[in-house]
Amino acid sequence: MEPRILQVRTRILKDNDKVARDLRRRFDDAGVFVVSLVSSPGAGKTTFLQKTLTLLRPSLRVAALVGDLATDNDAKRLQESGAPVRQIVTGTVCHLEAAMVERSLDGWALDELDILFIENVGNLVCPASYDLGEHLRLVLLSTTEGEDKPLKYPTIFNTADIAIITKTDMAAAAEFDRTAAVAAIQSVRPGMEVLEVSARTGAGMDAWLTYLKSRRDVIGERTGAGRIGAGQITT
Ligand SMILES: Nc1nc2c(ncn2[C@@H]2O[C@H](COP(=O)(O)OP(=O)(O)O)[C@@H](O)[C@H]2O)c(=O)[nH]1
Ligand SMILES: [Mg+2]
Repeated sequence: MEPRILQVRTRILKDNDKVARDLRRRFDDAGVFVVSLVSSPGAGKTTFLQKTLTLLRPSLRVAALVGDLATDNDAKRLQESGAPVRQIVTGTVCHLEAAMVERSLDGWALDELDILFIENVGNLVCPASYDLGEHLRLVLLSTTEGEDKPLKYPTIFNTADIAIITKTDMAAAAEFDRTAAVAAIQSVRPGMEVLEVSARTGAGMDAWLTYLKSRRDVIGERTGAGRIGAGQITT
């Protein structure tokens, strides 16, 4: 049985990669920079995104897609920022796929956006293998979930561009060992950049926006996704 399961899985991934490639081209043509977020459930993706959208909204045209197995709770929370948001309900599927992203963009004028965020389903395993056509992938690790998570789920850290340690305001209460967490990240992905934030207090959010701006400039210059005419990030 195993070889057949593998064949089917390989085919699904190939199909996904093709849709993701087309999506990325579409994003580049529209000049929209796309950022996805992955983490375990409850690591703080929606809260971090809510804060990010609110901080960016005055100067940039931002929007978000958010995936969940059930409910549109997160979309409602993100809409409080005033940005356009769409929920993707995946049912039993534990990750977003490029085709789901493509379908959910129906009717949106992408060239009227500067940055599109995609919050993936909370899961440290399934989303790792699915390219969504994004330019930048963030993996979030909260101070309350254990410093060894990167060692247990190396693939998700290997497919992300940057690790963001969240809920730093809880670090002392959770007896979070920062050195051990950073060492775990570095051992699965040597040289990986790490930022530390608290969306609750706002600590570290400036550094995050500076990082976002620099990646949008560098990647956007190469691909067209951050080209002139698009809004500026002011931090
Ligand atoms: N103390 C603290 N709590 C946070 C922070 N970010 C998120 N939370 C809380 O953590 C829980 C899960 O957050 P949520 O954003 O829904 O995580 P998601 O499942 O990854 O989208 C909620 O109760 C949030 O209020 C933070 O920076 N500090
Ligand atoms: Mg969420």
